[in-house]
This record gives sequence, C-alpha cells and structure tokens, in this order.
Amino acid sequence: MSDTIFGKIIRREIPADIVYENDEVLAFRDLNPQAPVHVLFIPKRPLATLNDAAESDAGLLGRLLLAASAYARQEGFAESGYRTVINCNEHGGQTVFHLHVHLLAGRHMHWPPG
Ligand code: DGP
Repeated sequence: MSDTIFGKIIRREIPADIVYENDEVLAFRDLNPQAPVHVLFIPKRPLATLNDAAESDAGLLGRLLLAASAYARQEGFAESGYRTVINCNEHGGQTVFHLHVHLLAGRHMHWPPG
C-alpha cells in the first residue's frame, strides 16, 4: 500500500500524542476528536483497509481490539463504556488508508450512527 500520514506517525516523522505502543500496535489521540476520549489503534504493519486483512491477520486484528479494551480498563472507563469503530472505504467514511480502530469514550454514544 502507499504511505499515509499514519506511516509518518509510526516513523516519528510527524508528531502525535502517543498513548500506547508495543511491537506491533501504536495508539495515539485523534487530531479531530469526536468524543472526550478519541484514540486510534493502528497496526505498525500497514494494511490499507479491513478488506485487505487475511486469515493470517486474525491475531493482529484481535490484538488491536484487546489493546483498546486494555486501554479502556487502564483509563477507568471500561465499565461506563466506549465504542470501537473500523471505517472501511468510501461508504464507511474511511479517509486514511491505513487500517485503524477508533476508540471513543467519555460521552453517551448514539445508535444508529449518522
Ligand atoms: P477515518 O475517517 O476512519 O479514516 O479516520 C481517520 C482519522 O484520522 C480521523 O478521525 C482524523 C484522524 N487523523 C487524520 N490525520 C491525522 C493526523 O495527522 N494525526 C492524528 N493524530 N490524527 C489524524
């Protein structure tokens, strides 16, 4: 896949407010937050969209979600709740083509989304 702004964040070429990192996952605050807490969890290995994930990426996808829930527990909002979202392609509202999980918290979320 071609490079994205998230690739530049991974390589520390542009700044980001990084809240968590391990060998394969990076998490940082969204530049345009939609809730009091809005953190993006991304794989360091680039995958453009969820459509590009293969069976061999199942563990990685699971660990992205587990990193998000661990962060929610650590920050104390796991019990009050939160939302995780993966946008895919045009109708999903995806704008950055490096797979990411949005973690939103700190307010009531509504359903259905707009
Ligand atoms: P999506 O629409 O699902 O592709 O979400 C992309 C998100 O990425 C969007 O909520 C704004 C965020 N974003 C875009 N550029 C930057 C950036 O340079 N830094 C940070 N921290 N977030 C960004």
